[in-house]
Amino acid sequence: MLLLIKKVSATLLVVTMMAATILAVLVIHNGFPLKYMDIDDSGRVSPSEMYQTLDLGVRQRETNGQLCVEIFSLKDGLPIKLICGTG
Ligand SMILES: [Ca+2]
Repeated sequence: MLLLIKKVSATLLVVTMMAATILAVLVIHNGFPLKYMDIDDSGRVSPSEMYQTLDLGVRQRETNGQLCVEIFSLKDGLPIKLICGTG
């Protein structure tokens, strides 16, 4: 029984590492800037946020005379988040 648990754990670890690697390759290939990936402003970038950015783009937008960065949905172009004053 212990051997089975060890085999299942090892398999889960390998599958998790493969999934993380695939996600990392997709995110890097997508080119979404890392500094804007913290969509919910939690202070860290979660794997789900990395995955979410595969469907997002970044564009500059002027708002109230200030140059801002707008994160938008690639599907329909609708804005997701506006970041101003980051320089
Ligand atoms: Ca976050």
